[in-house]
Amino acid sequence: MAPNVILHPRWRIPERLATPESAHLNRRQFLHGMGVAGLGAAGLIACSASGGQAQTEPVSDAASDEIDETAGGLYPAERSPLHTLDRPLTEERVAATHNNFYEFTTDKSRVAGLARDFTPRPWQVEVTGMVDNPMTFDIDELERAMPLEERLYRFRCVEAWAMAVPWTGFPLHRLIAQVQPTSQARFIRFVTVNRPSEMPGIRSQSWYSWPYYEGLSMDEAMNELTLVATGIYGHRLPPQHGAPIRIVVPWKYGYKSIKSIVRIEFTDEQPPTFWNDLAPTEYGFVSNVDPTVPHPRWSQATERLIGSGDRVPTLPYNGYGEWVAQLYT
Ligand SMILES: Nc1nc2c(c(=O)[nH]1)N[C@H]1C(S)=C(S)[C@@H](COP(=O)(O)O)O[C@H]1N2
Ligand SMILES: [Mo]
Repeated sequence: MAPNVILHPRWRIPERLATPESAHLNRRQFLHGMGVAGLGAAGLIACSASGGQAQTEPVSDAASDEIDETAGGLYPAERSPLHTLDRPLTEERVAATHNNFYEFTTDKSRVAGLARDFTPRPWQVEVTGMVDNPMTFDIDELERAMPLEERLYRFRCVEAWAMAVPWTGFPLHRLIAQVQPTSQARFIRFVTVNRPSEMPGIRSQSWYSWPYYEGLSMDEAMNELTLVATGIYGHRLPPQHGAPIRIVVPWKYGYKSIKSIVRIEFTDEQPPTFWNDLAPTEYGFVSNVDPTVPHPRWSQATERLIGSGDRVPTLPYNGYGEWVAQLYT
């Protein structure tokens, strides 16, 4: 029996967002190659009775997704043994009430409250640009199709605070493999949703160039550590952490880890980024965590752990040099 991912029916997706059939075909081949184990809970896999045709019945409706905290058994995902910490995990309550998400407010303690009614579903992510297989993913479909795992990562904001949290997600290279970048693609650009009706910070701070945008080189994007996160603390991402889908780049300053993304674009030129455009002398494109390079207004030699308030030395590449230092030599 060949496993087939159950796709959301076309009528849920505006026609212009529907994935081309060629992409579905390619996607089935790719997923088939991953085998049943990579596809997660058995209940989400349809056994084909018709010689490998895709099944398109819905397995659940939006309402039941909302009630089901585990999203049909996807969360909590198995914890990866490869990603261990040198410090205690930040308490969930602390991480969930200390957020940078300027689309809501610049006040870290108020993001969670202002983001509470943000609607992360339905949601599509368009993957486009210099790729052979441009695709649009429905978030529920992507979450079920990818091999979700939990990773404990240190996370370091450029403002010199840090946390350590359990993300749930999959390596970005998994998604990149599906769209097949052309040989010209050298960078990836990410764009956050632009939804002023639900994001009061967009309405009140018109001087920022919304929507938020970020970028990585192709090598950085392909690195095993670069995570597409759909969850945190064993459940789906809440709005303040970037629901329903964000990037996490643990060896770079936090602003590179762009939230609530709707578009991923492959290009041959280094893309502009939100903070670099605003203050190029303070925030570079690469922005690797580096204790020896101070911000113009403060030292980066140490960091404050949110929750405990402990001050600890900042590590080069945020402690991930073994994984990524070779990218920069
Ligand atoms: N779209 C968007 N993404 C964003 C930000 C933002 O303001 N908007 N802030 C960044 C910064 S500066 C940090 S430190 C992290 C904070 O992530 P957290 O709130 O989940 O801890 O998100 C990053 N991603
Ligand atoms: Mo940050």
